[in-house]
Amino acid sequence: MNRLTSVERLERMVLIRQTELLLSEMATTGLFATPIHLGIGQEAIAVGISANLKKTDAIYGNHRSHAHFLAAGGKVESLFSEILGRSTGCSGGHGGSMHIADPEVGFMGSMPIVAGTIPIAVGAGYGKKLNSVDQISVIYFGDGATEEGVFHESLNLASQLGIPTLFVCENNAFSSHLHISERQTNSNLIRFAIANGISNFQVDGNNLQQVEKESAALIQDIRTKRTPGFIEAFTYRLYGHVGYQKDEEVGLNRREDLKIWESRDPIDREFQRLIKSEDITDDEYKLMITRIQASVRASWDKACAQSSPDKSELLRNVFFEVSQ
Ligand SMILES: Cc1ncc(C[n+]2csc(CCOP(=O)(O)OP(=O)(O)O)c2C)c(N)n1
Ligand SMILES: [Mg+2]
Repeated sequence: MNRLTSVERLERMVLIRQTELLLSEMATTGLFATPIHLGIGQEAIAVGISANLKKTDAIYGNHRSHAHFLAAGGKVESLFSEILGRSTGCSGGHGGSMHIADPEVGFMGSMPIVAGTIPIAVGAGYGKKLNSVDQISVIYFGDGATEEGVFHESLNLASQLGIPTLFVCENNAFSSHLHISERQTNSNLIRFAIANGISNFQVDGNNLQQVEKESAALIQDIRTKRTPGFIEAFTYRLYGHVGYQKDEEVGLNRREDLKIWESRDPIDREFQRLIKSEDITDDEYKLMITRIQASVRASWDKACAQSSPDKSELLRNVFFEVSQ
């Protein structure tokens, strides 16, 4: 179990935020070619869930997975190296921002195909069940993924076969630039879990305490009862769908929404809670931010100094190699 203290969990959220802020700063430099989907504002979900996971659990992400990866314990430098296309990247520099993985920390993979990792996570969960191991499979996906057929097939199969999978729906109300009210007649996404007889609950995804505390019991049930569970976490991405801007400039009326959601910033909220409980002081928090900013920048510089994979490596991992 990833037993971080409250302050360390705040620190993990700050690390994720600073990592993504640095990426947004570097996005216009031409130093990397991969598109980046920032999850700024959504950090509490992955940190809260990871607090209840074991290193042996299998975590799967999507196209917006920097937070999922770092919350699981993935290293900033290996993420940066991957984004920069360096051979020291977590996927050998072959994948970029949307193909990150580090089995050492239980983060088994992510991909840009919306909902593409959901059946893979269910399959991994089934494997764990068949082998009777005390491990579960976790899949993070967005509200947009619930509009893919494979999402529904996966829920059905997980329910029917009793597969220990935690479905975490990060409902940020947008699929690219389309608001959920323009895509679905009902924006309540746990209805799909209910339809499949899967235990579920909704949570304020910008409240670390709530995510962590409420997911603990569900995760324990998934482990012991070997059945699936579903969490719908309401949140909002403070940056645009892709890239470094806020998406106010693409014709979307986000200004008012942004004001509301910026006031619900999950990091500020957790900091305010810890200051009240006297677990941290203002000065300690400022120092924490400065220290993390410096370490993130040092990781960036180290990643930049690494070399790219050799051309002879281009087809590695593209074709499955069958040994004769
Ligand atoms: C199968 C498929 N359809 C469409 C896309 C284009 N696309 C990339 S991300 C995205 C939005 C997904 O929204 P959501 O699942 O809510 O995740 P969020 O971006 O909000 O985190 C879309 C439509 C894709 N990558 N794959
Ligand atoms: Mg979304």
